[in-house]
This record gives sequence, C-alpha cells and structure tokens, in this order.
Amino acid sequence: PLAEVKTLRQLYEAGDLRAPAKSEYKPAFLDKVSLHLGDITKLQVDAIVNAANSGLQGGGGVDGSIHRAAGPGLKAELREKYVDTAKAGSVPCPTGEVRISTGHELPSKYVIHAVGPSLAWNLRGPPAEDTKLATLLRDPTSASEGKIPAALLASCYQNSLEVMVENKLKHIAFPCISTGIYGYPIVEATEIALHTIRTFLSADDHADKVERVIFVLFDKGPDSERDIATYRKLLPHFFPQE
Ligand code: AR6
Repeated sequence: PLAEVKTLRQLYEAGDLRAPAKSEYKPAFLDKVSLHLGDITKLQVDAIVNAANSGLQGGGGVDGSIHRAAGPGLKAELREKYVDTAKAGSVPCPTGEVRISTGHELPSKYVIHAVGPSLAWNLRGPPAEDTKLATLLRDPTSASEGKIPAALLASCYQNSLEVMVENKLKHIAFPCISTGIYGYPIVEATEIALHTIRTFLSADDHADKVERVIFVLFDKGPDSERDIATYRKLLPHFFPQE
C-alpha cells in the first residue's frame, strides 16, 4: 500500500509537481516525502497523526473519522493512559503536544494525537479583514494559552516526528493540522508544516531514521481544492526538484 503513495520524485517525473524558478533550499529528501490525496484512516503506515483536541476523547473532522475507523478501543486506551492519569487542573494533552496510541482497527499501527492551536474561537467565522487575522497570528495574548499559534503548530509537527523516531517508526502521515475546525489559514499552516519537516530531516541522522513523511490532503473536504493548490505550490519551494 505504501508503494501506491507517490513520492515527490515520482510526482515531479509525472509532471504533477512543478519546481519553482528559484528556491533557497537544495534538492533533498525527494524519496522520503509524499503528497497523497485521500482519507488518512485508510493508510497502512507505521503512524498516522490525528488533529485532536486536548481532551483526547474524539471530536469532529479527522479526529472523528479516526475514532470511528479505529473503534472504541482507541478511546479506552487514551482514557486509561492519558485522561485518567492527567493531574488535577491539567489536560490530557496541552496544545502543541502529542500523545501516542496504538491503531486498534485502523490499518496503521500507531496514532500520534497532536493538538493544534485553535483560532476559531477567536475569529468566530472568517476574519473581517486580513489585518485582523495577521494580528491574531502574532499576538501571544490573543490565542491559545498565551502562546504564539505558529510556534504551537510547529511543535505539533516537531513533536510528532520526535515521537516517531523515539518509537522507531519508519513512516508517518500528517493531515493539515488546525486548518479545519480550528481555523488556521492554510498557506501559513502549510509553510509551518513544510519548514518544520524539512528542518527535522536535515538534522543529524534523522533522514536515516525516517523512511517516509506523507502529507495527506482530504479529497472530500470543503476546502480540498484550496489545500491541494497550496501544497502543489509550496512543496516544490521547500523540496525542489534536482
Ligand atoms: N483524512 C485526511 N484528512 C482529513 C480527514 C480524513 N479522513 N477528515 C478531515 N481531514 P480538522 P483541526 C482534514 O477540522 O482544524 C475536531 O473536532 C480536513 O479537511 O479535522 O485541527 C478535534 O476534536 C482538514 O484539512 O482538524 C478538534 O476539536 C484537516 O483534516 C478540532 O476538530 C484538519 O481539519 C481540531 O481541528
């Protein structure tokens, strides 16, 4: 099944991705990174990442789909490991952090539950002007727990990759964390995702430990066209063709 998920090299060769005229990045990792359109719950990989909430007991969006596909054992495992053990006054998984579970009835072996920052509660619908959103993204007091949303989103990707390597897992598939119900703007979120992964793979011996990082874009989402266009445009910037 992983053989069916095309690498960036294959996408370039098929003409599905086009390199930009110029990029400050050197070509690298083209066999380790994939862009895949579809449902993350169908992927048979070592780990899929869930865009969870800090309660870790399920929700809407990709979280709901993962819990449905995994069956009730997932919720029970999360409750036992992280909800029941959470100290009084703390949450099972604070924003920016991740928790790992097994995959239960999913084809993937593990699920890494990542809690992205939410801008939705602050925006209450689309921003009136771009400047309002720009302020929100940079103002540490305006969003999640007094921390800058971009840093929290980067932490989701960074922590997921670290947990992956710690557990000796070889592949990981990410959804577009925070860009659905949590309202993070897609271009900024994609830049954070791609930058964090490119930097992680570039460090020390990380590239040897990671076989594949898959960006999964939901083909049936309301914003799937927009998401696909964004990844097609930005991926070649961070991972240019040789
Ligand atoms: N496979 C891949 N991607 C998917 C799938 C799927 N089956 N379903 C949705 N997506 P969201 P968030 C995409 O809203 O913004 C939940 O209630 C979707 O198109 O799932 O981080 C949680 O419990 C979008 O691109 O996550 C939290 O409370 C991306 O997944 C909250 O939502 C993320 O959208 C988290 O919100």
